[in-house]
Amino acid sequence: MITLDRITLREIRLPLREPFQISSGVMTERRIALLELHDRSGATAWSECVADDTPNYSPETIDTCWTVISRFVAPRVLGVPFEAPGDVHDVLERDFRGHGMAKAAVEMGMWGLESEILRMPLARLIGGTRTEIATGISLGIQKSPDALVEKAQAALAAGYRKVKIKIKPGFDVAFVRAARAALGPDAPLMADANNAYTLDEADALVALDDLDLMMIEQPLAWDDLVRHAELQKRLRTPICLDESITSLDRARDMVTLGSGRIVNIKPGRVGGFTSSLAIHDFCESHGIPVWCGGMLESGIGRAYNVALASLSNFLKPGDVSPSARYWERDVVIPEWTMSDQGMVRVPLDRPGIGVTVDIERVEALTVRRQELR
Ligand code: OSB
Ligand code: MG
Repeated sequence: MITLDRITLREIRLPLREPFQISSGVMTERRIALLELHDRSGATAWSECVADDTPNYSPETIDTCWTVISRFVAPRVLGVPFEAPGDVHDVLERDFRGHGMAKAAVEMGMWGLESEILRMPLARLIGGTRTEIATGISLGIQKSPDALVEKAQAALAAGYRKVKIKIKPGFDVAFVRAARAALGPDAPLMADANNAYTLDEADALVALDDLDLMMIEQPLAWDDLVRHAELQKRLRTPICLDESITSLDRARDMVTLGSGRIVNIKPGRVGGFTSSLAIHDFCESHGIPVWCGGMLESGIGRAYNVALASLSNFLKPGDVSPSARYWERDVVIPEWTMSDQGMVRVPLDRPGIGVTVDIERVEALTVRRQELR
């Protein structure tokens, strides 16, 4: 039984080691909302909201999430006894449209809290079976094909098992072709367009089809399924959907329409773990491989992604790079690391989310704070 009596909401600012450019914008510093959930029993757990400063990935931002969590999400869970964290999702969906990132921050925290209360590793609590997670790197848009080749080579040398290349019109075929030529026919490469194309501009995507990519992620609009289905008919390369999959129903629609053949699950995008588990199970039963995406999370959000990616149908390497890829110093101890085989270990040797929050560092980075009771 979980009964929250308080949520501490904070915003931290965490500078990225290098700017990260996707088709719709550049990130240089993350503004991250962190939550600390306090159970009546005295147990606590941290969670993270994946929304960023601007609405260029989804309609949500850290500021909308702050408002929505404090005004609408927290009041639905504070003081309410929950038999299990799996019961939270429905409570947050009833007559409450959208705002999946705001909901996920609290919903996932409830799973974290349950794992603390039961003194069980989070991955175990959700039925994860892997002891380590194959890791990919997501490379932002680079200045030139040569610059991309250099980064991609370094990533494979470091052990990464997948290299994801961000693309947009004008920064696509020549870049991916250069990477393919330099890294060889067997290198595990994929591209992610973050909605940068329309069907009218599909020529570049059709040209990518000859480059043997593992998948092309979300080429068309962020909320589209119908046009992706048309595009998938023209491509041999599997389409992977990210932005468009906001719930189990959208995953079902993807399969019904043939909009894609792979799903990137980001728990923070789909409303949390209950929804992620449902999408995972649905995809598994329909032969759709999934993998865990990332939103440049701090070590706290990363803990949830690692736990989720330990489930059986996470069949492709996830965007779960080690802390040092993103930050000079993370907010957790120990930091997340990757072996030279490109694997991140699932922390099965300790209860809860598997890392300790570096409170002093969080305090030093905090720019606003609110207690919700
Ligand atoms: O589309 O997967 C994406 C980061 C911010 C917004 C969208 C995306 C990404 C990434 C980063 O690709 C992956 C990571 O966290 O390493
Ligand atoms: Mg993506």
